Amino acid sequence: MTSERYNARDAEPRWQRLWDEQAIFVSKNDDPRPKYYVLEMFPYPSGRIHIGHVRNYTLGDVLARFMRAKGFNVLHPMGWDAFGLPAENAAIERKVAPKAWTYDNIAAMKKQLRSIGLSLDWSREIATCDPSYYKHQQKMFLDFLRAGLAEREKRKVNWDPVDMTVLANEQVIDGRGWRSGAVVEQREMNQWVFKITKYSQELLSALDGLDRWPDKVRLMQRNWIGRSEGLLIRFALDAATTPAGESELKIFTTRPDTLFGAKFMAISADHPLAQAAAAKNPELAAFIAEIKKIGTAQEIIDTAEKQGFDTGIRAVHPFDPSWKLPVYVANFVLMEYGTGAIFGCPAHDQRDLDFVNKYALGNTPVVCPEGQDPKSFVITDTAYDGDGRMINSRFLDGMTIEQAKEDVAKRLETELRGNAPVGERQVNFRLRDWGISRQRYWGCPIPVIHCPKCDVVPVPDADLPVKLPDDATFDKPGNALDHHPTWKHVTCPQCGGKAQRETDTMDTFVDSSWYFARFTDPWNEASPTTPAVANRMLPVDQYIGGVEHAILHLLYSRFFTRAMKATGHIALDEPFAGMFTQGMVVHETYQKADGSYVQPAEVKVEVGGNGRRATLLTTGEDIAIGPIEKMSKSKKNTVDPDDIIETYGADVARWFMLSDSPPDRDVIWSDERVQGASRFVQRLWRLVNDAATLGKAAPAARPASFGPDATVLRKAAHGALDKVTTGIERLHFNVCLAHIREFTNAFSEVLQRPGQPAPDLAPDLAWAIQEASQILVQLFSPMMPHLAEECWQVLGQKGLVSEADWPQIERDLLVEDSVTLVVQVNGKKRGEVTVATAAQNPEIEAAVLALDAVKLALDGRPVRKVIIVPKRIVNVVG
Ligand code: ANZ
Ligand code: ZN
Repeated sequence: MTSERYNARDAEPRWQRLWDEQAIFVSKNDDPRPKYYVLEMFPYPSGRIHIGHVRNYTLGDVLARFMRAKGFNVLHPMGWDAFGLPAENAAIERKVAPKAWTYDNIAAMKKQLRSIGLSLDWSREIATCDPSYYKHQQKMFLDFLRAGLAEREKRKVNWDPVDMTVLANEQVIDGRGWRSGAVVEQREMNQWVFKITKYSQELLSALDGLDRWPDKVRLMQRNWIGRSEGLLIRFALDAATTPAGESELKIFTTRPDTLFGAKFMAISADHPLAQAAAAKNPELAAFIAEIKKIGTAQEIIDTAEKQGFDTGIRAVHPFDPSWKLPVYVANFVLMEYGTGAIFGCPAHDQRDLDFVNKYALGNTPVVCPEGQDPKSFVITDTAYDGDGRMINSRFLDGMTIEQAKEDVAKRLETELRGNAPVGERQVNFRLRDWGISRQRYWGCPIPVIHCPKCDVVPVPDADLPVKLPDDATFDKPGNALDHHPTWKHVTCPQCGGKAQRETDTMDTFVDSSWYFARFTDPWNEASPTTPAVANRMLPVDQYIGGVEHAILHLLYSRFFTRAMKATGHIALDEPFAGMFTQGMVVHETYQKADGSYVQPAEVKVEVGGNGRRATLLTTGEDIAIGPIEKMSKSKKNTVDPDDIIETYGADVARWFMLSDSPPDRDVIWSDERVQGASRFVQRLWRLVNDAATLGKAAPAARPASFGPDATVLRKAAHGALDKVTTGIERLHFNVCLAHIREFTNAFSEVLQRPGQPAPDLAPDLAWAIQEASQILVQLFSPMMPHLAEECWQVLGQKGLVSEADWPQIERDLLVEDSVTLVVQVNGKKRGEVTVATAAQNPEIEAAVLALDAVKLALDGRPVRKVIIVPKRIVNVVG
C-alpha cells in the first residue's frame, strides 16, 4: 500500500509526452471503423487560454476519449481562428507585425492547451491566417462568384471617418465608432456579399431536422431568419400632392386585416419618394439628415424615440377612394425590409401607437378581444396584438383575424389597377445577404482585380493565393493594404493593362465557416476539401461552443456548407449534427473601499461566524465580496488556467469544471471546491493503490460464483458503469461525476470491512476488487486522463488506459433485487417500505403492518383490507 501522494506535476507532462510520442490521438482517414467527429469552437489566438476555453475543451475531450474507448475512429482536431482586428491593434500599439504577433500567440497557447491533456490530433492543426488555408478560401470565393453566390453590391454601411473603415452594427455605440469615438456616417459603398438569402427558406426549414441542437439556438436562428407571410399592397397616391407626379406607394404588411384601423402611411428616409420630396423641401431634407445619424443597428432603431415628418403627400385607402392618409417619413421604417414603406395601424402595433400619440393622429381599434364589449374597448398607451373579432371594419366585422386577412387578400388580389393587381401575397425574410467586405489588413484578401477597362476581374486560380504583404505599415489610420506602396498595383489578367487589386479583406466569420471541413483533409494542397473524405468524416457529430455564436457563426457555417455543396466541394447540407452550448465560468467579484476591483489571487476569504469575509492579502484591509459575474478583465474576477494547473494539476481543473453544474449552465469558480476536487484525486489514488494490493490475490480465471461481498461490489461497479456510460452519451457530465463519487464510496466501504487482510482474502472478492478497480479507473479516465494512466500502471495493466476498450457492462448485475413501495393508510401517504423483488403479498403485508407510522395512523382501528399495487403502492384500509 502506498503512502505517497499522487504528484500531478510529475505525472501530467510525462503522460502528455508519451501520448504525443505514440501519436495515439492521430486519426487516419482510411481507418475502417465508424467515425465520430468531436469539435470545439476553435480559439482566437489572443495570447492566453482563458478558463472558458478550459471548460469548452474539457467537455469535448471527455466525449472524444469516451467515443475512442467505444471503438470509434474519433476525429478531434484543433486550430486557430487567426485573423482579426486585435493583431492590427497590437501592430499599432506595440509595433509588432500582425503575423509575428499571431504566431507567437499560437505557440504560447498551444503549449497551454497541451498542459490540459487534451486528446487532440495536432497533425491536422490549421491557422486561418496561413496562406495554405486562405488560398482555398479564395478559391471558394471565386467558385461562389461564378455560381452567383457572391456578388458586388452597393450597400449602406456605417463609416467611421476617423478610423476610415466600415463598422459592423455592433461596433457602433450610441452613434459613434467603438474605437475612435467619431460620429458614424451612413455611406453607400460597394461591398462584396454572399447570397445567403438564396437559402433563407431552406436554412429555416432544415432547423426542424436538427434534433440534437438546443431548442433555444434553433429559435434564435428562426427569429434571425425571420420569415413573415403577408401582403404587398399598392396604395394609390393623390398625384396632386406628390413631388413628381408619383402615383402609387407599395407597402408590405403582415396585418392586412387591420386596414380599417389605418391612420397614416410611413416611409423610410431612404425611400425614393422621401428623397424626391426632400429635394423640394429643405425642412424635410434636414429632418432626414438628422434621423440618419442614429446608424443602421436594429436595437438602436427599435429603442429610439419615434419621429416623423409629414411630407404633405396623401395616399388613398384601397377600400375607400374618399379616405386619405397622410404620408410621413419616419425613423422606424427601414429601407432594407419589405418595401421600405408601411401603413400604420396604431391600435394594434406599439410603434404605430407611440407614433400617433406623439403626432395626435388618433386610433381606432379594429380587433376586439373575445369577451370584451366592442363599444367600450379603447386603446390608449398599449397596442393590442392579441386574438379577437373584427370591429369597426365594414365588411370584415365579426370575422376572426385569419378570416379577415384572407378576405382582404382575396379582394385585393383580384382587383386590378392599371393591369396589375392591387394586392399580392408575399413571403418576406429578415435575413439579409452577408456583407463580407472589411477595410482591414489582417484578413483574407478578396481575390479580384479592378480594371478600368474590364471592370471586376477574378484572379486566375493559378495565381492563388493572393498573399498579404509582410511589410505593411500601420502608422496611419485606414486600410494598410490600401496604403501599401506596391501591393495593389498589378496588371489586368484579361487585358494586360494597369489595374488594382481589391484591398478589402473578408469578414473573419468567413474563415470560421468552413474550417471544420478543412480538418477532414488539411493536407490537400490542390483543393479546399477532398470530397470523398469530407463526405465520410462530416458532419461534425458533436460541436461544442459558446451560445454567443448561436446565431451568426452557426448560420454562416450552415450557409457555407450549402454553398460548398453547390460548388462541388462537399455533398451535405448540415455541418453540425449535434450542437451543444456550454455555460460560462463565473466568479465572485472583489472590491476595495474605493470601488476598484482586485483579483481573487490577491484576496483571502475566510468563513467565520458572520459568514464569509474577505481581506486583501498584502495589507489586510477589508474587501467587499460582490456579485458573481462572468469572468472579465475589467472586473478582475479571472483565474488563470496556468496558475491552477501549476498548483493543482490539469486533472483537478478538469474534474472541477465538470463536477459542479450541468455543462450547459454557468459554473461558479470556487477555490474551496477546487481544493475538494484535489482531495478527491488523492483519495482515488489511495483507493486504487489499496485495491491493487488486494487484487493481487485474485485468481486468473473468473470465479464460478460470487459471495455476498463480491456481489455488492460488482453491482456497484456495473451500476456505475451503466450510469456513467449513458451519462456521457447524453453529455450529463456532472451526473456522471456524482455516480463515480458514489461508486468510490461503496468501493472504499468494501475495502474497509474488517477481517480481510490480503492473504486470506476470498478469491471471489479479490477478483471483484480487481475488476472494480479497473472499471473505476476507466470511468474517470475521460475526465482525469493523467491520473487514470498512472493508476492503470499501478493496476499492472499493459498499454495505455487512453487506448483501452470501454468495459463491458454485465446487465444481470443491474437488476434491482429490492423494490420500494409507497405505503398509504386510507389513501394518505404514511411512509415507504423496501422489500425483496421476489416477495409475495403476505410478506409485504406483514412488513407494512409492522411499520410504526402505519400503527400510529390506524390508531388502534382494525385493518379491514390491504390493497397492493405491485411494485408501487400498498394501501391499508382501516
Ligand atoms: C400594418 C400593421 C398593422 C402591421 C398592425 C403590424 C401590425 P414582421 O412580422 O417582422 O414581418 N413593416 C413592414 N415593413 C417595414 C419596414 N421596412 N420597417 C419597419 N416596419 C415595417 O413585421 C411586418 C410588419 O412590420 C408589417 O405589418 C408592417 O406593419 C411593419 F396592427 O402593417 B404592419
Ligand atoms: Zn483589363
